[in-house]
Amino acid sequence: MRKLIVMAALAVLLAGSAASPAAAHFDSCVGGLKQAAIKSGVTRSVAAKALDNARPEEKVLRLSKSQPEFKMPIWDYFGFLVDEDRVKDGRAMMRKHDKTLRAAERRYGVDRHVIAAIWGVETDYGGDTGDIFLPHALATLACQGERRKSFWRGELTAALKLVDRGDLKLDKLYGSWAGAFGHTQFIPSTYQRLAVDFDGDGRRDLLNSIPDALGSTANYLAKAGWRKGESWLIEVKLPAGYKGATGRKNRVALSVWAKRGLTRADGKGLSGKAQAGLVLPAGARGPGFLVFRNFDAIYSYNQAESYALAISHLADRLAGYPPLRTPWPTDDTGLSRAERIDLQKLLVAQGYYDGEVNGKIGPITRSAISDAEKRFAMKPTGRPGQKIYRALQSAKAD
Ligand SMILES: [Ca+2]
Repeated sequence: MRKLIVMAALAVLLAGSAASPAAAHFDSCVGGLKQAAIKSGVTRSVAAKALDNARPEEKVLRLSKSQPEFKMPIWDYFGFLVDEDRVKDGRAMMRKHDKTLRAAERRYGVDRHVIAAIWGVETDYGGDTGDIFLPHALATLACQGERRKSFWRGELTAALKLVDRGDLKLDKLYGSWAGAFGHTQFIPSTYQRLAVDFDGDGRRDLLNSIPDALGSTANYLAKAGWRKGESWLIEVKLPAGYKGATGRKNRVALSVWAKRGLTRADGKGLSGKAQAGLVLPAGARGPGFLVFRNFDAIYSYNQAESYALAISHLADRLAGYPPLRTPWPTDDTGLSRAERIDLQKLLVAQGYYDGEVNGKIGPITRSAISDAEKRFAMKPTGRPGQKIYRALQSAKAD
């Protein structure tokens, strides 16, 4: 018996030590990353401090397997990205940083509401810049990710070079799982190319300097082809039964869209030569948008149409325009961040969930939602929508 216990303990030790094949593979891969970084010019001591003792980050591997933009219904995505809190907070932050935003708008020709909207969506105006040590996150993706390992290797070297040239301090280099960091979530190679020292202190610090972050974001959009003074999006109304052209790259003049029977969402006419494409993220029964060349500049920030639509609409809201006029074609729209937190509280109170109450809907919350849906004789989807939210609210009231 004693021998068995010793052997079991030994097995646990081995599994947890560098002697296990997976750990040995990771260590040798990280060793290779370190040598490659040094070879491409990173100081030996920086590479060592960044990578010695690196361990695979489980959270990074888990999150790298799901890309929310591509799976979520668009109304869920809008529900929490363009909620009333983000509009209210954004307007307050725009007042607070008015001088910086206007200076960035002047220098780069990019509308300040769009700069602020990116800041708001990426990190909630600097409130949530990520808490994963970047060199370890990037090493995990480079050594154990499923895709694009050489891309992550390059990002790791780029990150360390930013430390080397004095832009950033290694011990402050925290970001999100996919290597984006700072107020507006640049990845290291983009940072290297496009970050600017907008506050003039000699360093490009997008983690600690709001002017550097906002100036750099404006510079990014300018380099992505932003055209000064032009629009990015207008919400439109389609004629009944519209079956014509769509697609953001299918651009024709607004006057042509007018001939096809489209109007602005408020019913006013469209006119002029400005070129726009029609995007219908939820089909012809949902909100429609004409999007301009500047929309493509926003799109390039995250390569997803839903993302660019959310940024564009938030920018409009920050500029004082109303919410979408056309409702989403669903009877079960998404939740705001405040409602997501409230939903988790209700799930806790009614015994479905005992995880963190932070508004982030991960697999544990989803499974709790599914359990609650079953209890209310709803189809189990795990989706945080208004229906299950209301069902839980009325159960509480009983
Ligand atoms: Ca600076």
